[in-house]
Amino acid sequence: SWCLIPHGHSGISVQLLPLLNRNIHCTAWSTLQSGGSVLDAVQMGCARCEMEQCDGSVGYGGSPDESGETTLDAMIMNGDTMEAGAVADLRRIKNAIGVARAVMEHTDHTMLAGESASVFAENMGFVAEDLTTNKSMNIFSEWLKGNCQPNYRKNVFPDPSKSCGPYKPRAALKQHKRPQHANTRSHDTIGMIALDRDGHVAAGTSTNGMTHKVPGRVGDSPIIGAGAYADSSAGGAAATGDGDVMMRFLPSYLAVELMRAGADPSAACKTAISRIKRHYSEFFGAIICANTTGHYGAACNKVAGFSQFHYMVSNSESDTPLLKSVDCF
Ligand code: SD4
Repeated sequence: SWCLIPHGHSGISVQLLPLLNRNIHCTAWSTLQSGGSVLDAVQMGCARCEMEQCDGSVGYGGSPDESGETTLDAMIMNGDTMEAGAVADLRRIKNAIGVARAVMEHTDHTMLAGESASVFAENMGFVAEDLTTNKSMNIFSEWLKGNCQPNYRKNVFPDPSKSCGPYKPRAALKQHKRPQHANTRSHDTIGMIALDRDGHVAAGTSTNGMTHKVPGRVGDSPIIGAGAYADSSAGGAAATGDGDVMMRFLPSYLAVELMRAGADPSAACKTAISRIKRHYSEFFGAIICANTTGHYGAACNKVAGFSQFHYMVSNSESDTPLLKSVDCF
């Protein structure tokens, strides 16, 4: 899911995903309409998704890791000042985007991770609570029953394609083809870009990552330039998909730089996807891009079961959020 917001008016809100949640959009959009900043719009939109557990892939009760725990990644970026705040592997706190903003506004750091990030959050007034639900508990116990399949281990023994851990490293490294885990619906992220009439740009993400991830795993979403990027002199971008692969290419940063160099948003998005495709033709992923004039676009990599990518846009030209789609290539 995403939120953008175009110029001359008040904003765009874009959602990538199978589940198109207009409320998210409306939350981001109405925040902006009622005088909130672009940062507020991104934060409120993502926070709503965290509470509604959008698609199971954002917020608590989704994507249990190998030990059954849900942990969250989020980031927010101010394209005027280039300040950013991020939180990774956050435990026990539902409002990850809120904690990311607190990192930005109440520390000189950019990212906090793991247990210590939770302590920071509690000190900042966020409530600590269990992120496990019946649903995430069931996903976890079914997975255990099925010999911990699928999982993200390689070059270990016992054989991870047959057995649960604990695993030990295996000396002989084998060529390993990254399995296409679950289907494309099993992971998604809220990503938003907001732009106001004065040209302020903000972007952010929030996710619970990937189901059955190795505990401690951090995806692309909280990585500045990977999950999202904002620069009010060029535009904003936000990405979703297989974060382990995507974060190696900083696609959001690349797209923003291409827009700075004059590429239109669709072309910038496409080039960012192409760069990854060159090395990982089968990766699952998509990106949305918006420039400072309020133009926007998206691109996605075509793989089996994923040929179109949906996102949503709000702007002052229409009363309701627009559902957009792009054909993957
Ligand atoms: C991650 N990029 O943690 C996130 C998950 C996601 O669509 O966006 N899936 O890798």
